[in-house]
Amino acid sequence: MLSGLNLLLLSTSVGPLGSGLGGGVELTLHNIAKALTQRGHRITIVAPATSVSLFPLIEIPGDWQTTAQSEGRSAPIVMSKNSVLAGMWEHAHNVQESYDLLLNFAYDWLPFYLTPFFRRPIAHLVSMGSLTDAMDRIIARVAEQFPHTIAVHSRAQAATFPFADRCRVLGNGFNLSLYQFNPQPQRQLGWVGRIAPEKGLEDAVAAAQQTGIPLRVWGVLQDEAYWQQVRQAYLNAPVTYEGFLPTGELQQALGMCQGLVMTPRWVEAFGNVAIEALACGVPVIAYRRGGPAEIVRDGETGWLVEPDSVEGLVAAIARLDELDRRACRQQAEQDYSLEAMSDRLEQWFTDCLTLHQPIKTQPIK
Ligand code: HBI
Repeated sequence: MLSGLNLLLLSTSVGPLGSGLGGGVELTLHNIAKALTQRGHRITIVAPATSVSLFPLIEIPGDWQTTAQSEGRSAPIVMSKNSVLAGMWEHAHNVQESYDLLLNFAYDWLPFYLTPFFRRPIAHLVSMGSLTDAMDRIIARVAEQFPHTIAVHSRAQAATFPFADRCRVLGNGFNLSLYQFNPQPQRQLGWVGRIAPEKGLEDAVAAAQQTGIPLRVWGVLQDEAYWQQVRQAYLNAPVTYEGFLPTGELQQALGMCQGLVMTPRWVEAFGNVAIEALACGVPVIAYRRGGPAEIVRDGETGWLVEPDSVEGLVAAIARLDELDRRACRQQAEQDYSLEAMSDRLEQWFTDCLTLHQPIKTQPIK
């Protein structure tokens, strides 16, 4: 097995670590850093200035990238004159000899384009499904030239790409010691995520209005106008916005819920919050769409619902007490611990390192 690798982890570019703007990638990056540290590897993180991390951190100043999911499929590649992404990767190029392998978390064109020009191997953890033609094409090029270097979180996410068969499916891993099992919930439901249209919050609010069960919402209020629209559309819904909490506080509040409701409009790459809920003993009600549909054991640790069906959510909410909360915690421990993830990561890195014989670069078509 691998021993003490020096690894450089390059963060998402849409905001500093700790701001919540990076959504699931922030938690994923820190969980992976912790998993690999526990295995004796040495981690250094490169991230936008004002990031916060427990690990050695190199902060790069500059303008954040626009979130890819807010652009159209034919969106051109855009980087500002003072792009933080360009700064991060210029630094990476300068220091690459000090590391055995680089791990990219940014869903942006530049890291993929630069891959053939680096001497050190770059492993790319793609954090979302297919969103733009430019990203599909540049990731496909790397998948072609550097087999085994592209990883995703779920089969559903891989299936959104034309190069699905070249994607390694990693799931995810969590520090489960941070999550307390709560056997005794209160009469409330939870919804966790960036408050933005692709997350479909309005359906969970509609279900709360129909069932009368209080819905507590946690996450970064990314799209204020969208939130106001949802509030206006369901004036009588018993919904409270509880802000963006760090993991320790979030898991304590989440554990009090009878169930977590997941209503993705898009193919959610994975659904970190589903694992966080399960780890607290909270069953998950999710649309049968994307990563959550591969996580929830229907009828055992949650209920899978016809996508975009509020009636389906309401019916599933009525059946939450049929589920065993301890089975939820057990699933998190079986499939999504840091240990399990470390095994998958080390296998991935072994393949990247042993197969790092770049094929001659073809001109970009
Ligand atoms: N958009 N351009 C861009 N780059 C990212 O790294 C990025 C993003 N949108 C969302 C995002 N990362 C993360 O919140 C998700 O991958 C979880």
